[in-house]
Amino acid sequence: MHRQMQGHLKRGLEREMKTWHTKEEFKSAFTKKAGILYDKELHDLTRSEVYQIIAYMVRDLVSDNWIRTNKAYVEKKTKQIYYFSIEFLLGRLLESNLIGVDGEAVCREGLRDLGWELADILPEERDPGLGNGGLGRLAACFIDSLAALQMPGHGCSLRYQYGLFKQKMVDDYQVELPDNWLVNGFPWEVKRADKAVHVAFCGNAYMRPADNGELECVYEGASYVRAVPYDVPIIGYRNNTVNTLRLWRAEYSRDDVYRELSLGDRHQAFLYKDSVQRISRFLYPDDSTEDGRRLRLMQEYFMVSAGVQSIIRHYKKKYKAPLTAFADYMGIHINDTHPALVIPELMRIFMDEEGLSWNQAWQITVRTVAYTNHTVLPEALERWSIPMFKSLLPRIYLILEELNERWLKKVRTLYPGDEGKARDVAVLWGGQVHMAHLAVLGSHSTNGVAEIHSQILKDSTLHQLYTCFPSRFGNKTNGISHRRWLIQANPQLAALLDDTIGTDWHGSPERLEELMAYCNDASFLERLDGVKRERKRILGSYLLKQYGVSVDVDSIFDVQIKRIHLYKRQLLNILHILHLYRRLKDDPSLVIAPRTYFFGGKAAASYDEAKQTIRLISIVSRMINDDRRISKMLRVMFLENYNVSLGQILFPAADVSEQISTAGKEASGTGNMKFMMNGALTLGTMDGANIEIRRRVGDENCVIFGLRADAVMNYYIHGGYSSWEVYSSDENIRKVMDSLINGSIGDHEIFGMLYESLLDRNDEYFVLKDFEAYCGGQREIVRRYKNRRSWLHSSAVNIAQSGYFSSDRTIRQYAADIWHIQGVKV
Ligand code: KOT
Repeated sequence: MHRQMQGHLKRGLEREMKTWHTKEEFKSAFTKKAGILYDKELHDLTRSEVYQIIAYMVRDLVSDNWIRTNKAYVEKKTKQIYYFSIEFLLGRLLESNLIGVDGEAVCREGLRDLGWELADILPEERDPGLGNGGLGRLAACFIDSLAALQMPGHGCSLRYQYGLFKQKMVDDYQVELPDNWLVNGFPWEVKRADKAVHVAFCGNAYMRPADNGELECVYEGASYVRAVPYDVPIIGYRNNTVNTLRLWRAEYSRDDVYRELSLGDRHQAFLYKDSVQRISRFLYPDDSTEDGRRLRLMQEYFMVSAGVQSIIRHYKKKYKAPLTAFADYMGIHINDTHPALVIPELMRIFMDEEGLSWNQAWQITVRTVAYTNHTVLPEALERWSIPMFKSLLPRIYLILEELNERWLKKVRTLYPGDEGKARDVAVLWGGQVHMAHLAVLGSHSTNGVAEIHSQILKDSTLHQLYTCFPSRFGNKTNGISHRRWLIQANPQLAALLDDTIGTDWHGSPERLEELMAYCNDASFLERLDGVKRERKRILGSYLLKQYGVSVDVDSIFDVQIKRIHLYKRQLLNILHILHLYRRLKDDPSLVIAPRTYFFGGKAAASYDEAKQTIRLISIVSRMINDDRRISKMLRVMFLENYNVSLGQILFPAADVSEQISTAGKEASGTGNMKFMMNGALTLGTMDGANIEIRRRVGDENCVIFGLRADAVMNYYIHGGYSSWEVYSSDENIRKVMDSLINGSIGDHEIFGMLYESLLDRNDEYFVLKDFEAYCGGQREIVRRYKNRRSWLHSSAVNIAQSGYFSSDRTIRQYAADIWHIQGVKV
């Protein structure tokens, strides 16, 4: 179709969504913007400048809609949701935003006329890594879906100056380098200095009788930190909605410093400035472990207090309704417990600043807040030492004390003499603040992120609180944005799907199920084969270009990409690889189906076993890849610095999705869904959302192995199992384990710490126990892969069934069951 005509059509059909209708329009806007921003001739622009220009052009396109969206919400007095999360792992925004404004094709063509390839420009954007892994990426998918569904929902988080560290491999060790992602500025943000608020820390708080005979709080001697919001537009999918991600930055104003100065000396002013800046400097690099640092608590309260203050201010100014109706118009969702202090913060403002009674304030607070739990690992459940908490947040602590007192009084009346009950539901106990208990008590909804996980919360992790509030507990199985993880990451597959079932699945991903009719269609399967091969080639050339390594695109691509953690069992994977290697060494006539194992992931800097696991993978990969004979059948790649951008290349290229956590430990997993949507088969345990994937595709289209969660639980109750017994009775395991300490790996490397954790410390995550079953699963994968036709069938079934795992479905469920909000046309 003629471009011009397409332009007119777009204008007519999509109710004037603002975009560039033709490449001429794009080029003229580009030239104008280039003049304003850089004042140089086009051919002198650097790629980075070209990136900035296009980003600002996109912002120009959406700026009216951003204002209009907010206006629509306020004018219609719609209920708005604020999704508080200490992490938002956004990934690059230019391409997804171009797709959102339906400007990608025109931009690509216009740029080409001007002498640039869009594909060369996109990598100029620094990947905003404001998150560790699953929890942060989920938040990013959720705000993407909220905007796509035209729902009034926004994000609230911190503007870290440094995101998650950059991982560099040096001599097989992970080295952490700072991620100074803001060096060239962040064109998507708008600083809103006029909306700054102040957050109070330290000082003294106590209660005294007020004139009306009740108690009132006196809070004196606090230190104040200025919180400045930076807003990022969250652009809906071709629909005019533009929501907001508000990122708070800690700053000091001259007034703040003078006030501090008058309290002490210059040195104190310096200390004040430094402690302010530290608040939003670094993202904590821990995933599922908590190291209880005071600075982290400051970060959490800083985000919470700034966010809550701005929401209440907005409500009073724009909604002009009484505070008692607050929860009818404003909802706050907390992504795990890191933002759980929204509960006492709402209480503080309602009572101290708005003059409500405890009971009034409590009722509104509970109706406003909802909570999602993301882990059952005991070491990851947040707890704070009371002395530290009290000195940092004295007023908030008084509120928790009163809350705890009122609550335990009730519990002790209902369960007299049952101190076990009191302990299991208390907010303050044993010298600690229990954040998960606070979150359940102070909210109207608690949910887990996959069916099995929500059940475990009710049965064990939060069992006693569940018996107190059974109707508050529910499940919302996670999902992922099919826009980023299919339409954007795998345009070849998206085009094939469009050709086969039309494009309706873009807006209604559950309609991917229409693909079921083609799962036995030879010509479709052939094209699917072609797409997968193309994606494997793309990954291959990326690796060649970046690292100078080549891979065999005819081999099975078996991929495990996620944070490195003992419970995720990268060790199980690499021990099996060592086992394969030993068999090939022992029997030179043995021939196996060629495969390439890919690993990617970061270890928390302080997590020794995880770092040793990386080292093991790296050394084993060199040993195997350097073996001329064996590397024809077996190759291992550890890919440095796994992040969202690398994921967008890896998921589309995978044949096998490794989801092998100890059953009962992985709350949901979301990588499993990204693989599935791109046609990989799951090799996994009955854990997290794997169970729901299996239910949808059936055992013929995935490979499930290993201990079930109830069996694992049983072993724990009875003090674990004996890994020594397994070691002594299974020759394969013995040989592989021995190779860790007898110097046969690499240049006689010794992996004593890992050996000990599996044998002397009794293998907490059942690696050896599941080893044989995993080997069986790997054999089953190979058996199925050999029948190309039936493998492709399985791959197609996975894609067809993946629509359920779109975060659009998840968000619709949150909206209907928890938030009670609907879409708003803009
Ligand atoms: C980290 C620290 C404290 C509490 C929870 C975490 C956490 C949990 N970080 N990431 N997660 C993951 O969240 C994902 C999204 O729900 C899940 O799919 C995954 O199983 C969690 O491990």
